Amino acid sequence: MNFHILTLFPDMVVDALNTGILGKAVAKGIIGLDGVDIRDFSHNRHRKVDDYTYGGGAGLLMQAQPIYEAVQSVQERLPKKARVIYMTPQGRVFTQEMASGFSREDDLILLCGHYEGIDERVLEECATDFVSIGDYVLSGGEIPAMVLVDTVSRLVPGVLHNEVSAETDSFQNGLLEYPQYSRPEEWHGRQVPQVLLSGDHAKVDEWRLAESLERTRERRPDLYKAWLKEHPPAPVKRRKRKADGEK
Ligand code: 6GU
Repeated sequence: MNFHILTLFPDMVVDALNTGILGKAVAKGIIGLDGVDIRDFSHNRHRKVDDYTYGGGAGLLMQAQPIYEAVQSVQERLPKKARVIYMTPQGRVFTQEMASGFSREDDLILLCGHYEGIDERVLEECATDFVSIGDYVLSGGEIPAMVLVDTVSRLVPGVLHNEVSAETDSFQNGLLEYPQYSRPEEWHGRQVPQVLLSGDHAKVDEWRLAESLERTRERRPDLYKAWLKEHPPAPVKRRKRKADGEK
C-alpha cells in the first residue's frame, strides 16, 4: 500500500516514518512512502503557497492552486482514483475502526495543512475524508499524518512479524490489552503471575480476558460499557417460577 503525503515538509514526514518496523516494511516494498512537496507546484518564483485571508483575520492560508495541482499530479499516476484525506482538527476523530477501513486501500493521499488552514474551495473539489487525531490543536497536519500512516500500516498484511500481534492489540477487540511480562520471574520482589508459568493455555486465555476487562473497566469506562453492550452475559437458567399461591 502506498501513502502519498502532500506537505511543506516531505523530508520530515518520510524520514520519521522510515524507521523501525515501518522502515522494514518500506524496504520490503510492502509499504510505499511518497513525500510530495506542495511548493514544487507553486507558480510563484519564490515558491510561495500561502496568502492573506479574504475578510481579514490573523494569519495566512494555503492557496488552492498548488494543492490542486499536487493532488492531480498524484492521481494521474494511479490506476484508480485514491481517497484524499485532509488532516484537520475539524475532521472525524480517528479510530482503530477507521484505520481498518483505510488499510484495505491500495493508495491513500494525505493532505497536511499549515498556517491557518487551506482555501475551502480546493477541499470541496479534492478531499474525500476529513480526519482529526483528537480534540486538541497541532500547528500542522504532519504529525497527525504520521499517526495515521503508522496505525494503518501495521494492519497491512506482512508489516508485523506475527499477524496475531495486531489482533491482540488494545482496541482491536474493543478492550485494552492485558498486562505482559518477560524474564526474570521475579524483579524488585514482584512475581510474574503464576498462571502465566503454568503452561495451561486455556487458563492463560481466561486470565488475560479477565485482566483486559478489569483494566478497561478501570481506565476506560466508556470502552467497557460499549464492550458489555456487544457481549451481553449469557442468561442464567432458572427453574420455572411457581404460579402465585402454588406450593
Ligand atoms: Cl489532523 N491537524 C491539526 N493541525 N491539529 C489537530 C489534528 C489535525 N488532529 C487533532 N489536532
